[in-house]
Amino acid sequence: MARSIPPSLPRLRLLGRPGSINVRKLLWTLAELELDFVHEPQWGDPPSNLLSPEFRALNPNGLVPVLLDGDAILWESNTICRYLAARSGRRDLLPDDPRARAEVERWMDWQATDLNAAWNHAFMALVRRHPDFADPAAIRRSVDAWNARMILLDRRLAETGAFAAGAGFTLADIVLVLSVHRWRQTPIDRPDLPSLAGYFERLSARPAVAGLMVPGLP
Ligand SMILES: N[C@@H](CCC(=O)N[C@@H](CS)C(=O)NCC(=O)O)C(=O)O
Repeated sequence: MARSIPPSLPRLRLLGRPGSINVRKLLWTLAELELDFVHEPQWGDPPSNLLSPEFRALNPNGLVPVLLDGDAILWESNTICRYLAARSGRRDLLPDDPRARAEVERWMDWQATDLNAAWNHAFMALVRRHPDFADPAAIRRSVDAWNARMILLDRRLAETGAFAAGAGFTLADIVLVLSVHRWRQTPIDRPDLPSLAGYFERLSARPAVAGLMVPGLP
């Protein structure tokens, strides 16, 4: 449920189609923070509007999401998650303590680098059906790498018995659970990973993620 924010704060604008996993990270974060915002879902749908000078002036990469906060222009989804949590003073989602914070940021960076790199080829081939990603050997390597990363995350969750960064829900879980949803929605052979499955079921029940992890929206 969107709540009003104090009138002294400028209204947030989120640009990006909700089919984008990176846009959904922000929709989830904004809902956890109960922040009022305007969503402009037309950006990236069609993709050609990301090439427009108007959009490129906001993000020279031509990618969504973009967040506008007054005269601040932000891009890079995980950075924006951190910005929003810090802006709301939510130290439970992003701790101040350097060691606890590094634990959260480690998993966020891992998602954006190692994990994304592992799934990219398989996802582009098997879900997006992109002709540039049709090599069966490369798809197999990508699936194996993706599953290996999910096994690693499953072991981590077995260790903590709760969340990625430890005992409490943090920003790391937002970016990871959406990635787990993508893994579950992609037509590949997957190992049985009980800790990961339990984690996914628990976090899918959070009200803030309602409608963001549905079949057909990997
Ligand atoms: N590292 C960037 C990646 C952003 C990104 O790759 N966005 C994709 C959607 S998930 C995009 O805009 N693709 C072009 C398009 O949708 O047309 C981030 O995390 O924000």
